[in-house]
Amino acid sequence: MNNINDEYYMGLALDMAERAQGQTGINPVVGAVVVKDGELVGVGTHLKRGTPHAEVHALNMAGSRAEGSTVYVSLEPCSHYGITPPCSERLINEKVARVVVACEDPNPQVAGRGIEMLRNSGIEVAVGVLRERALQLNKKFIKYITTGLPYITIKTASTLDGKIASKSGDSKWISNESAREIVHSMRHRHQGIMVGVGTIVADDPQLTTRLAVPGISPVRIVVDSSLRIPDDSNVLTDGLAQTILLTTTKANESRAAALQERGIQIVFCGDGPEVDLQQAMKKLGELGISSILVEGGGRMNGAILQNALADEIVLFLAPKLIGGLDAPGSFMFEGYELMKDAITLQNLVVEQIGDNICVSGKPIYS
Ligand code: AOF
Ligand code: ZN
Repeated sequence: MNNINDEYYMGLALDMAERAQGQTGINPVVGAVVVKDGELVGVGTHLKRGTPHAEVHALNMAGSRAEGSTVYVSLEPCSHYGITPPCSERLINEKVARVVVACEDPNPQVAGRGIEMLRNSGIEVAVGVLRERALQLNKKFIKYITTGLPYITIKTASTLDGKIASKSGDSKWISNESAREIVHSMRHRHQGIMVGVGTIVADDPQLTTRLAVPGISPVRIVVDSSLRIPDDSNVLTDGLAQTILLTTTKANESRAAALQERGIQIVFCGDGPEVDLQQAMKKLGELGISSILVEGGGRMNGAILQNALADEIVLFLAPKLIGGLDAPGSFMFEGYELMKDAITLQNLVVEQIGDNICVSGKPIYS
């Protein structure tokens, strides 16, 4: 049984925020709870960019009971006029007595000013209740708002000997059904999904989110330096989600024009023979894509790693050994001479999913 304390109510705010992951675009997920005289009188979640913030929903529900209440918010209330007016001002106008915040808002337009505004008007503010959970929940927003770059997750499914296909190219299926379902939930929580054109040629995937209940499909991003994507591939024809092709200025101009004519967005990243991935991430960030799930083949994953671009790696491991001297591995790149130079995973989480193992962590590049 949970004790009724600050963590108890903040936990509810975080639970609500957690469920809105994937639908707020470049905005954070935020939950707010209003408690007056020991009673829950208002709850709210930020649902979509351009719509009211969490505090506004919760305060609207509380009505006149907001006066003298304690408000729990999973992110520092904003202090700026964005698409919506500042929440701190609203909290002050409602004459709330106390505000409990899980973590500061790293948005340079806020960054402590919300807390300062509240304190300056005599409201008691406590900061840091369930901070780690709040930071973890908004890791994508935090990266994007502070760097302009998307948060990048690499997901792979391999055999225990690290292969993502057999020597003949067979890969259906490596991971079990539950693991594959988790991947669709991951797609729902990312704004973009990225693969190399080789994956399109080999598998013609849809790259949509398919769950037992409807989910949100990410923007499909295909790295294709020579625009060799087949005209009839699913991502170009099914209309189930937007598709962006990343290529270089070396790509055939008339081919690019023909694709653009069909409504396919092409982003030119560098003038070398290969797509400049650093530039690609910057441009995708500018297009408002704040998180990307990389579901590439071994070479795509390897290139992302080699460019030190991944923020998180999620490996699904199946209890199989397939061998194959030329069978592709999860991460195919030049590699390092010495073990001391290896990329290591920090904040490791290991989970068992039936007979599969999920290992995830944050890569540290030496
Ligand atoms: C809050 N509560 O529920 C959210 C906040 O463009 P706007 O007006 O929606 O402002 C977006 C910024 O506001 C966003 O970058 C982040 O700093 C903050 N989000 N703040 O007090 C909320 N979603
Ligand atoms: Zn706000």
